[in-house]
Amino acid sequence: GRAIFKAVHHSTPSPTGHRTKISVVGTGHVGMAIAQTILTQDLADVLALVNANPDKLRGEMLDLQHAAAFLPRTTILSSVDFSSTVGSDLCIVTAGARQTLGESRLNLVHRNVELFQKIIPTVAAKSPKCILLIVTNPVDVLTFVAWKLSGFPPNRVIGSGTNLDSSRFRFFIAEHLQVNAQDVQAYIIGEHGDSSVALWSSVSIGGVDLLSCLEKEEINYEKETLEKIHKAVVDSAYEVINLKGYTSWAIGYSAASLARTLLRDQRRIHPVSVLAKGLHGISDEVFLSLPAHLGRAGILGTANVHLTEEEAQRLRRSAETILEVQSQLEI
Ligand code: 6V0
Repeated sequence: GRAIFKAVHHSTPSPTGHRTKISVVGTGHVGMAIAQTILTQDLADVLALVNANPDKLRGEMLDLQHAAAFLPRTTILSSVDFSSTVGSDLCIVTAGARQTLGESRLNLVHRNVELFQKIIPTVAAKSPKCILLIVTNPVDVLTFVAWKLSGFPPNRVIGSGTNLDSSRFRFFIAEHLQVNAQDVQAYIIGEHGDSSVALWSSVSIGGVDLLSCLEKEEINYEKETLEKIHKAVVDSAYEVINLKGYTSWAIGYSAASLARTLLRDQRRIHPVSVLAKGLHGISDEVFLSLPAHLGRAGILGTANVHLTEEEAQRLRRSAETILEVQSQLEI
């Protein structure tokens, strides 16, 4: 067609510099919530979507493309066969079965391991330098599986883990104290699931240590109150699934916040699922969540967080819960 603009130079230089590319594998409720958060937060120059169902995939791609006039400029691609994902910086995997009413995350393992055996080697081959961010449940076991199947070094295989649980935890504490959740420093670690561990000993609000503050003010608190808050975190997903059938928005923001930290080298601390061998008395190859220092190279280190003996014990029990499921797998 005829040029709209009169060229300033005879040869327009092609854009230089790296274009950030993110792939989202699985375009169900979770994959699409992640994709749309990535778009609105301007985190990628290229966004590639993959799904097994070609009509659903093309429909989702078109629907997002049609928002172009309201969004930063992002090229949105899709493919059933992973060809659109070539050279991604970050591959986020959400494909797979999800929990049905009352079903635990660990129960999903066989269906989703079988799926990972099909997709992870392809994802890794198309983007051999990418960071893999696993979201599919049970996320800790599947991050281990993805690590094995990809052959990637452990710093480039991350599970979204308790990044979401910790946000729920901070929300509950913030509601209790009527403060902004962003000012609540609090971590849930261990399994993203029923055996997770709340790190009460390191909860602080605006730099004020919560437990010692309660003690100093001689405010009586029952251990049960704290346990109720942790239980509310654990029950959160079940409650949302019970009410709306699935969870999506919070995991969308959780994964997008990880994408930003990783790709923009923000060096923030997020509780995510990492290879925990050698940490806190864990001697097996198991992935579970610990506060980790994240940047463009993936996992830069794990924070040397202090655990009370009880917290450390609970963490090791959580590791055993994951290992029990892991040991049934043949990969
Ligand atoms: P969903 O809406 O059923 O979507 C799953 C998608 O995976 C579907 O669109 C399928 O077509 C697709 N899929 C299946 N096989 C393939 C394949 N071979 N290639 C590509 N795509 C495929 O499920 P939903 O999106 O609700 O959940 C996805 C996963 O995320 C589940 O395992 C959830 O349990 C898990 N979640 C993990 C969270 C976390 O914090 N880690 C949070 C929420 C959900």
